[in-house]
Amino acid sequence: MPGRFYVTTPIYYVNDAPHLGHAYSTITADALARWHRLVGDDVWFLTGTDEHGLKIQRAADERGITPIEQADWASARFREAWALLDISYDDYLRTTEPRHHAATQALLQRVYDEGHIYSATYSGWYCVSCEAYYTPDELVDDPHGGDVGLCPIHLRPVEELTEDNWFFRLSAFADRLEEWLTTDPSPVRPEGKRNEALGLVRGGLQDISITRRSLTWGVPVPWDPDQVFYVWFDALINYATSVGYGADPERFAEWWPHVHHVIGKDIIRFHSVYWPAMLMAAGEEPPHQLDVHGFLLVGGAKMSKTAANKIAPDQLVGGDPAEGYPALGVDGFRHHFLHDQRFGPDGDLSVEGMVQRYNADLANNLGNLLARVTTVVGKKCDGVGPAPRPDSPLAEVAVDAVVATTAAWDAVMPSEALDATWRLVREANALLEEAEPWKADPGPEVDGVLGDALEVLRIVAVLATPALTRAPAEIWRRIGLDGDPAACRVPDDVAWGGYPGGLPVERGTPLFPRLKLDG
Ligand code: ME8
Repeated sequence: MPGRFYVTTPIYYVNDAPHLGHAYSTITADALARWHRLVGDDVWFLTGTDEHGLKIQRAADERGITPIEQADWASARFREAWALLDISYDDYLRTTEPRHHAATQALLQRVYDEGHIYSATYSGWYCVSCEAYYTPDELVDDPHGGDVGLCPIHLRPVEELTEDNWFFRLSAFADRLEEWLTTDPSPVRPEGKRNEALGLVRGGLQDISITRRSLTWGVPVPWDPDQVFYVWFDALINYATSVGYGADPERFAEWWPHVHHVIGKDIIRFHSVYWPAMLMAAGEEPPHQLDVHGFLLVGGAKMSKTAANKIAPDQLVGGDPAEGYPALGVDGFRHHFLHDQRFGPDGDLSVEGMVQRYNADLANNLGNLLARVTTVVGKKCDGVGPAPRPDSPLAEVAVDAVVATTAAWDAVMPSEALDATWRLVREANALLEEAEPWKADPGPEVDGVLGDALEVLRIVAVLATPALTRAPAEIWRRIGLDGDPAACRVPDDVAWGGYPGGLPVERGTPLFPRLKLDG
């Protein structure tokens, strides 16, 4: 049953340009959006940039520019990266936009009017990189013997901040949060992350300061214009802004709460505790689903802009010989991150792993299938593609592949989804190896095997569109099909037997030339 699918990425800080971690979240959300378009859902895909707060103010100060100049520069870099990676977002939201200021003020005014916000003095340990306070027991001891504890994420000294602020009565929502987090199916996936969220709630919730007096770079508090909202309490609301909160109630009611937030594990607390509590306090439903992934690690260290090892997406798409990075192309890049990084646990990144995946799945399996079939059709069938056999041994394999691919995308398991799709490619290659049509005389047997393989190429081109944004259309063109595989509908258009036969088939150059490890 087609429905509505609203998917979001975190909105990224604009203190620096995008790196592979950002690309990973964004590609995952993009693949989910593309999958849901394929099954006929009405999709809204939101990404954007988080432009307020102390961290951005400081990044701008360091460069001697204004915060909005800093935000303009970085947000343009994010848009460039997403254009490079074929990210099909419907909305790119910048938190400095007037629509977002209006929605933030409307939502938090509602929370204030409901009596969930009060004034108090706060003093605590703050990590500017996280834009978050930590309790003393959450801090890590400084291995160099410094007096001040370190942020557990960035391993940088925290700063003590004291302010008169407005506080959100988070503690009052513990029971409702626990009730929400224990519903089935779980609103937080994978299961281990639900337990982490529950641990935060059961560990005891303290009220939280949601405004800053010492800062002007933010959304002004409507009932106290001398303060701005704490950046996280404006940032989270971006998910509501995009679908019309406060501006278009009908639209908001259509999309909310059917949302899937794709996030990294570093921001679970904000999404599984603060955000749902804030929504409850404003009289809205908590989000439908949080899909939480692990970190990409290079040699075990988090690849973040505050660590030394940062890699930009274009260094892997176009290659970077100086660093020894291969040119994966857009499809190779997307396929690697969706297939090799299992959604949930941390994953290690290596050049060897990327080259191996590209060569195995794209060059040797899919590329090779296309090259073999088109070559043999050229030689044995005068370049005219035969129709598949209704009783082909691959027909059942194809049905299974569609079912398993669908189940895995529905469960937000891209790696398993691509495994299921590629099983069909492998089976088609196996059939060709067994039948060896290149050695046989032209005739019905050869036509049947080649027709089956062409049908697999047609189906796989459709099923692979969430990951591969370039190759599927080219595969279709070479096997003589018109149109766009991404415009198909699953499951109807991937039923066995759709390749009509009688179409001109073109050989062409290798779709995915093999990569060598040395670049
Ligand atoms: O946290 N591996 O923005 P941010 C995988 N503005 N993913 C990674 C990663 C890594 N090594 N490093 C970063 C913020 N990410 C806030 C979000 S949302 C209302 C506000 C990804 O620029 C991952 O998705 O620090 C993580 O959650 C996000 O980037 C953090 O991006």
